[in-house]
Amino acid sequence: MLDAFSRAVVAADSKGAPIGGEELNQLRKFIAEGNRRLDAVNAIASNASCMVSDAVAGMICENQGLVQPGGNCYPNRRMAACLRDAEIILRYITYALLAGDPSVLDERCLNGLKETYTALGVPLQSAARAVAIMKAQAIAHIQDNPSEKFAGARLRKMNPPLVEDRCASLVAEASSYFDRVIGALS
Ligand SMILES: CCC1=C(C)/C(=C/C2=NC(=C\c3[nH]c(/C=C4\NC(=O)[C@H](C)[C@H]4CC)c(C)c3CCC(=O)O)/C(CCC(=O)O)=C2C)NC1=O
Repeated sequence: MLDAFSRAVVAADSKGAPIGGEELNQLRKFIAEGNRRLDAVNAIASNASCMVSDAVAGMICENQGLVQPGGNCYPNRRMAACLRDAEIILRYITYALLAGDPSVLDERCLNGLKETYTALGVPLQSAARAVAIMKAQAIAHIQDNPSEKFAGARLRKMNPPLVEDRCASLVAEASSYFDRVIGALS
């Protein structure tokens, strides 16, 4: 498992080189924007259970066969497994965002997941859809811009100090981790 710092060390060591100016510049940026990163992690982690239940409900709304006999969220035991999996995936994405590196997600969550799902008959497209919904939620939460239309009475704003670009680079980085999960399932 790597993070932004250990990744720089591994990259430099594989070249037998000292840590160079460009690597240091990237790490300087990582540190300078550290509080934003922590806010982004918190924006996801502290909304996780709402995000998970909403994403799985949305996935089922679009494909109601999932909760009927023969569907992979039927009976309750499978529904519970599905909610648990969505929560696991989201949790590992927050770890990757905290570390600034996807290896923890790859090694501890995605490694073998597609094979497990295929063996158990978990529909990969539906799982990817739930992850895509969580991606949209995560972007809105990092930007602190949740949709009033979709959230209704559950609307929750975190009110971090807003930066001009609404954390565009962290939004892009978090998006890439969700895309990584979707890619691993397709
Ligand atoms: C640490 C990382 C980790 C992951 C990622 C993990 C996933 C994981 N999900 C599983 C099952 C499952 N996963 C699902 C998930 C779904 N079904 C659907 O229709 C939806 C598309 C989807 C939810 C979004 C279901 C229903 C099962 C149970 C399948 C069965 O037993 O028939 C199983 C089989 C064992 C079990 O049921 O507990 C594993 C290992 N376990 C881990 O330890």
